[in-house]
Amino acid sequence: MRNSILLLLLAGLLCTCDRATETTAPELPPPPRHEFPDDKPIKFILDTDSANEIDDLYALAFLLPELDEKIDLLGVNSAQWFHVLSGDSTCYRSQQLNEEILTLAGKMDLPHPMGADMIMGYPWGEYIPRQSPASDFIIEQAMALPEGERLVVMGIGASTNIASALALEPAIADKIVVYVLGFNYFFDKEAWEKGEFNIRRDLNAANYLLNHQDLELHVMPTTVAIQYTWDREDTFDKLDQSGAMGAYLKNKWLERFPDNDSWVMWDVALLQAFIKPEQGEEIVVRTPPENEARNVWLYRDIDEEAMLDDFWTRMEFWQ
Ligand SMILES: [Ca+2]
Repeated sequence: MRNSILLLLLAGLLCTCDRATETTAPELPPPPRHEFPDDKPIKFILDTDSANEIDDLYALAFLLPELDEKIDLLGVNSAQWFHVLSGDSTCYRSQQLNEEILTLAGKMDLPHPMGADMIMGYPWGEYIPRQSPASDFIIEQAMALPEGERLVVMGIGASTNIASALALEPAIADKIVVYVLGFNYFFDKEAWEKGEFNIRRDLNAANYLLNHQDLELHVMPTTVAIQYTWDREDTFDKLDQSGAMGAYLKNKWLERFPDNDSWVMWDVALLQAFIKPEQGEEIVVRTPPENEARNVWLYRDIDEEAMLDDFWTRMEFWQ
């Protein structure tokens, strides 16, 4: 009897080993990575839900000065961030703030198309694109590129406009490189988690980007961006020396989060890591198991101290 049990246990162990061998995921090719030429600025579109939180506006204040020869800013799209507590017209509210900050910066001549006010598809799924001036703008700019060139679309809110543009005009997949701020990623478990604000705001759009085999996708998870947490007192001291833009940003913090002694500058972390690749470390990770199997780029770490120095150096522009 004892021998039979031993044999059964051994058989069970062997089966487990077999199963483990069978389920080992096959190797996948590395994700694409476009090499942008060093001698000219990268064409760039920012897609932002600026009326949600405050960090989008800080990202815009960093991006708008024409100090960086690396970026050729083509336009700023507004994005929705609708949820049960958000109130309505979230995209319109983002649009209003984009126009407010562009006016303050004297840059209303920069294209700033309005995005879609609803998610892609339906609340239960599907990928029906949500056409808007913002999705049209992404398509128009991508299709106007000479053969072999690409532009960057950075989404610092829900990915509705970006995914809709791809669904409306699949030919842009090899003309754009997409950067998004979203998802949680747990490095110890090598696990994604989609219960994050931007992803929840349009899960269909997020899945559409992950599933798109031809798309070069870079993800800054919030579990990494959280390192870029700013102290309020230090921030306000510096904003007081940053002219009308500084006063505007300080006021937004006070209006929205009067009781917060610190704030995470999620979106600014992604923007700065893109502008200075040496301040962000990217690794290759496999998409979540429920998505199409492929590899994408994911930030593992940022140099938040160097970023902060750069931010305040850039803000001298507004003095
Ligand atoms: Ca945002």
